[in-house]
Amino acid sequence: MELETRNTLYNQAKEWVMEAGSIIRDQIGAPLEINTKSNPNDLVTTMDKNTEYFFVSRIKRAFPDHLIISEEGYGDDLKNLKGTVWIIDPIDGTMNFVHQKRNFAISVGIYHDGIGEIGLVYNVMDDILYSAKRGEGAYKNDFNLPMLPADRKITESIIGMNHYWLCENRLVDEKVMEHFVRTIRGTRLYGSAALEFAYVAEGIIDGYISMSLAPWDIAAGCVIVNEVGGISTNAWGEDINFLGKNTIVACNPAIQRRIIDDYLQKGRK
Ligand code: 2AM
Ligand code: CA
Repeated sequence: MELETRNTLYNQAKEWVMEAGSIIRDQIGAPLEINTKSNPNDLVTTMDKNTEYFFVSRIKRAFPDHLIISEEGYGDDLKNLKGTVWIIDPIDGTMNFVHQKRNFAISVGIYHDGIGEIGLVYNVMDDILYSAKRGEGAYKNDFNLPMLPADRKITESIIGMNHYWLCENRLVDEKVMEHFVRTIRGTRLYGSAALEFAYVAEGIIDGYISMSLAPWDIAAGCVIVNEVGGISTNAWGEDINFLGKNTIVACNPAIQRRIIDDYLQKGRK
């Protein structure tokens, strides 16, 4: 993607993200219609749907040849990543949105022919935008995030991880995971994958592991993590498939091989 095209797209995407965030903040106290999707804990609200529609309608009007992968059904059904593809989660951390009215994000990734060009993760209630353009570094608002520390040790690492490794088909042996959490310094669980990727990029956690994430949870985060020298793969160290669900390890390269080789692969069922 040409530099000028990327800059134009970035500015437009950022403007829409900020506008959508402002609408969510204005309505945060309003009564919500909450429904469930795949299971009783898989929540969706009118705000998720309206926010997604906000993006999709604008993208389709401004960039009719662009394609969209998004959570709530207004996007396209894609078989490949050719062309310019917006990968959008209107609210990442819907459970936090419903229960806490904070700790959720708007996540917008823009990919061109499968390559992540732009990532925007907006912590709506804190008004903090994590952003990146490929090859131009990552930012927390206007602050240029430094490269991740090359000397991070696994025993001194904080890892973001949720309990899905217990639920999602138990892909990794429990004993190995127990050994893992005893080895590292501590765990954290924020409940929004997009924010957890942003926190990896910020260096306030050293890695993030999840056993099941959708493309819209991670597309923006992968671009941002990449710009500070972080690595995002599936739990087995393979490339992420942005057309389906993935296991995820996004982390500081200093600990990436150890997490995968010594724990996830070793405990793989
Ligand atoms: P969501 O809020 O957009 O649904 C919670 O730990 C994180 O995982 C959130 O980013 C959440 O996204 C996502 N998530 C929750 N359940 C999921 C599932 N069954 N598959 C994929 N991602 C899920
Ligand atoms: Ca969502």
